[in-house]
Amino acid sequence: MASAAFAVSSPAASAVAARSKARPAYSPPPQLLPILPPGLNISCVTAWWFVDARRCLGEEGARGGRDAAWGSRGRLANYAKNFGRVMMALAVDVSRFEGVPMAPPDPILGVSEAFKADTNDLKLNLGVGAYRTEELQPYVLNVVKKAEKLMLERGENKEYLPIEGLAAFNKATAELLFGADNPVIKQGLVATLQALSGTGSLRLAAAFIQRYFPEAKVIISSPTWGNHKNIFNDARVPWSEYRYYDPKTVGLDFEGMIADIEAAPEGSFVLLHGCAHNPTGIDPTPEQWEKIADVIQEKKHMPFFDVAYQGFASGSLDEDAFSVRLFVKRGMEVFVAQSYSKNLGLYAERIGAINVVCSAPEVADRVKSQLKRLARPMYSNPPIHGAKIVANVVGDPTMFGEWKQEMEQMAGRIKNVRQKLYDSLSAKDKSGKDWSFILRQIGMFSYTGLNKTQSDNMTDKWHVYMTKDGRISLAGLSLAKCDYLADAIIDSFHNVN
Ligand code: PLA
Repeated sequence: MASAAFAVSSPAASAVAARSKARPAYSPPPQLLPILPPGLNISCVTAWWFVDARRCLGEEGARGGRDAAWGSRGRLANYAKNFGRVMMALAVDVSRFEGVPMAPPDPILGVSEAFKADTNDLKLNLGVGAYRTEELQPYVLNVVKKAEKLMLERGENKEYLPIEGLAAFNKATAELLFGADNPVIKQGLVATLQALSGTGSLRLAAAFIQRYFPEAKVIISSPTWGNHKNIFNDARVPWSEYRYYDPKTVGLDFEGMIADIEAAPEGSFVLLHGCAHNPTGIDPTPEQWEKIADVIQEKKHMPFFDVAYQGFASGSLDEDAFSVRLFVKRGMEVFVAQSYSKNLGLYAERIGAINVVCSAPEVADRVKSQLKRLARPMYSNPPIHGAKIVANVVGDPTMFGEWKQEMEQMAGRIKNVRQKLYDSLSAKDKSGKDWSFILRQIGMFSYTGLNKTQSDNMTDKWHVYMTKDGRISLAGLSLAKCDYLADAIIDSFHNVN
């Protein structure tokens, strides 16, 4: 009941007391307040309060104080003020939220919070997938700064966007994903909605599945990005996993994946990572993608791509869109969630899109209308700033070229640290362990194979912050830190079980 005690000693309370010096305000005996049990019924407190106040006023009356007489206006006003304050404090303290437990920290974003709290100079944040420079500083792309300068010069307004987002963005984003010449765009088969980055796009699609395919389930890779399960859970969409990662080969369990997709109930949604699978960094080969598409088509499943790293995996926007375009080329209906957090470094702008490729323009119109209907009560309409940046960069041939160059540089820096980490591990580890799987993985991450206890050792002993599934973000690593990281990995791998 600390806040009830606060109510009688707060600055507001002292101000009231100062104002009524001649007539000291009534205060409840503070020693009683801390002993009131939590969850105490408010009416009990009220009853106690009246009895206590009456006793107090009665005593003062007996001493002959004029103001203290029962019924005196000033005395009652003071009493009412105090009563209100304490009731407010009690309303906060005897909480309606007793049944709300503390949530655990987020397995990915919580790592950054723990990193911030660490004061050791050696600390390294390899948790969240956020690109850093060689100096381990956040990076704003030059082309983004250029686009923002232009926007400022043009003096653009802050009016609401339509529910579906900025038209120029929606056009640019679909063209980037499918290719500007793709017949699905020319024929108006794509329903595109600007949404709140990759996460918001996935969430909107999940709400759509829940509403229009209530019988369907989503199958997701094991393992997958940690938030996928949260998204489908919160949208009340049932999901199960298909095999993906094989710890024995530290590669793709292709047979397992195909068998599980085949075994899923007909018409399931198959969630696929368009490129740079998170967390494993292992992607199917083009031939394997063909086979995956075969099974999905045979079983009348719905492919649902999460494309969070287009251009960031290989350095080429087209190469990284290969898988999505392959499915679209087969004439399949497809869901694709897109994000500009990584490839344009627009993490905090929350800019992305949900695209649904449909079999006819009229179908696309209906799907889009329902996506808008879902978005309106969720967040009404999306933010404008990131959408304008993307539209300006993609829509201007010079800036578009500059973006591709910067993206190649970012992807190149990650490849360099990947190579250097492998070199350091191979040179330092005398056990003969083969670390070449690191070179076979692509994208921002390396899936090290370290278990939870070993990952804990990385953090507790070496101040290397990473997710507990053994994933490290190479985008947060510098060449200068590779030797240190290799020492930490070797120690954790060989000396901790
Ligand atoms: N899909 C995948 C596969 C992702 O890895 C991420 C981000 C997203 C979608 C969503 O990103 P967005 O909402 O910012 O567009 N994954 C990060 C960050 C980079 C995170 O967990 O939110 C990660 O560290 O895994």
